[in-house]
Amino acid sequence: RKLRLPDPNIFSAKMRHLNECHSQLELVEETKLPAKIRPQNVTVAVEGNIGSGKSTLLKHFENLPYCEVVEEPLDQWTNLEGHNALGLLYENPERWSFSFNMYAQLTRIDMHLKPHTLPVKMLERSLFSTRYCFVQNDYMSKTINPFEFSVFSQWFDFLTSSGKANLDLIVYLRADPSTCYERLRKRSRKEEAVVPFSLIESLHKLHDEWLLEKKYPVPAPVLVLDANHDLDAMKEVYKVRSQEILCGY
Ligand code: D5M
Ligand code: MG
Repeated sequence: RKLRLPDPNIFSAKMRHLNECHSQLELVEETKLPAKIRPQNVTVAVEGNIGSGKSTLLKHFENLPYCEVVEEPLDQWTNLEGHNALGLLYENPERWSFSFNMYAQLTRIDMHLKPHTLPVKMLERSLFSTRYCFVQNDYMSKTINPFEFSVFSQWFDFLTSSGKANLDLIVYLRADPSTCYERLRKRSRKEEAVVPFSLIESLHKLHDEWLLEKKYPVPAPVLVLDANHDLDAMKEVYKVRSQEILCGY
C-alpha cells in the first residue's frame, strides 16, 4: 500500500488547538489518533448501496479530531446552475444517465483531489463506485449506450491513471436490499420517490461483484461491515471497530 509521507503541518490547527486545550478537555480514548495511522495521511472511501448508512458512519467519524469527511455533493447534483441533475436522472434515465454520470465523475475527482487537512480523509463513495456500480448498471440496463459508455470509461481511465484518486482503504457497508430500500423510503428524498426496488437489488449485486468477488479492479483493501443493524447498534460497531475502519486492521 502506498501511503504519502506526512506533512509536518498535518497536525492542523484543529489538532494543535486540542493539544493546547488538553488540560481542559476530557479526551476520551476514541479521540486519540490510533498509533497505526500516525502520522501518515490516509484516504478511506466508504462504499455501499443507496440507504446502506454511509452518512451515519461519516457523521460518527466526523466528530473525531483527526478525521475529516468529504460527503457526496448532493447539493451540486440537485442544483447545477438551476438544473436538478439527480431529479432528471430518476425522471428519465435513458435520457440523462450519461450526463448525470459525467457530472458526478467531475464532482468525484474534486473529492479525491481535496487536500488533506487532517491525517484521515473519509470519502462518501469514490470515482470507482461510480464506474463499477452505477455506470456499469446503466450500461447493462441500457440507460447508457455503448458510445456513451466508451466516452465515460475513457474519462475514468484518464482520471484514475494519474494516481490522484488513490485510496488506502475501502469500507464496504453491506446491507440487505430490503433494509436499504426501507431506509430510502423513510428518508423520503423527493428525487428518490421513483427509485424502484429492482435498482437497489442491481446495485447490491454490483457492489458484491466488485468488492467481494473482485470482478472489477479493486483499488484498495476492503473492510466489509454488516450494515443491517439499527442506528444505535451501528454506532456501537463504529465505536468498537474504529481503528479497523481507519486503518483496515
Ligand atoms: O444517495 C445518493 C443518491 O445519488 C442516490 O439516490 C443514488 C444517487 N447516485 C449516487 N451516485 C450515482 C451515480 N453515479 N449514478 C446515479 N445515481 C447516483 P446515497 O444514499 O448517499 O447513496
Ligand atoms: Mg449519502
